[in-house]
Amino acid sequence: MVNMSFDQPRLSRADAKRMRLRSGLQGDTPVVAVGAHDAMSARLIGHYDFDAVWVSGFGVSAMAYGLPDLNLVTMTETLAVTRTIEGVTDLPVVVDCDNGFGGFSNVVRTAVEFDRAGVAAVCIEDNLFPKRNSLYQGQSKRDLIATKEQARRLKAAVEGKDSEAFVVIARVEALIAGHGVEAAIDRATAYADAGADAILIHSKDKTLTEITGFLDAWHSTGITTPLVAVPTLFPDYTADELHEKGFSMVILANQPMRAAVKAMEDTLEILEKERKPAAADPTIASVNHVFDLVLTTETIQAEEADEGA
Ligand code: SPV
Ligand code: MG
Repeated sequence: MVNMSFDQPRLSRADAKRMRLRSGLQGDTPVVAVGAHDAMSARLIGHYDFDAVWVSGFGVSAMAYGLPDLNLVTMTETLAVTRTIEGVTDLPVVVDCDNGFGGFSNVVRTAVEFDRAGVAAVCIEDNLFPKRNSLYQGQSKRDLIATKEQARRLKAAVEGKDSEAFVVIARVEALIAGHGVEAAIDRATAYADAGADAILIHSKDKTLTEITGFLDAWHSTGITTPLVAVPTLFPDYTADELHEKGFSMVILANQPMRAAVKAMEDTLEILEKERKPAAADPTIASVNHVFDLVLTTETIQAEEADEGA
């Protein structure tokens, strides 16, 4: 007799990925997410041993739209790129939704739309609209949304979730804005109280002094909400080292984008100089490799099998 058990409800594909992310955040090893800027970069990330895809706002702005990361790309434009990414990866997709693209209602709508789109998580930061990329050095003064207001927005986003499993990450920009560890702790505490599932604490302090100060103070609060790091500006720490310090998730946010830009520039330089395709061939992917990456043969075989049916 076939043993069919209906005790366990079957999770949707989206919720299964969300649960994977959630259990990863509680795990003994770090969740390592890598930044994608389009569907191909997301596909490639899936071919290596990583745990999640980060849809980078910087990456999407620069690579999909050719624009600076200054809140110029809209929610719908981010969602459009995200759908292409979600469609080609089995990894949980964590979307950088900047500041939720506007005010209170924009934050709520952002959470609702990305939840419906089936992604695992959104990350909402407390930079005032229009935000400036956190790594950009040419901005001396950075304004943040008032802590209470941001907490109110996050609470509403969490309450608006359709799926309980959908993950809302609150991003604290207090260290980036130069407000110090105490302000960062106040914000992180308020966002955790508002129901955020994880706290991303961003920093550009290469020495890790600020981060260490934050971690010490955070651990003494007794709050267990998982922490997320983006170590672009403290790049010598491995994901495991950051995990040991107290981070549950580490985002390698923009390396594939920068690799793509460098590879294209190098190739264009060669083509400009040599003016023939063969000059670039030794250093670029073959046409067949690209065919393979996007499952060209499998797709044609499926079409032909249907024809015969
Ligand atoms: C992104 O990848 O868009 C990020 C990370 O938000 S950072 O560029 O470091 O702000
Ligand atoms: Mg961003």
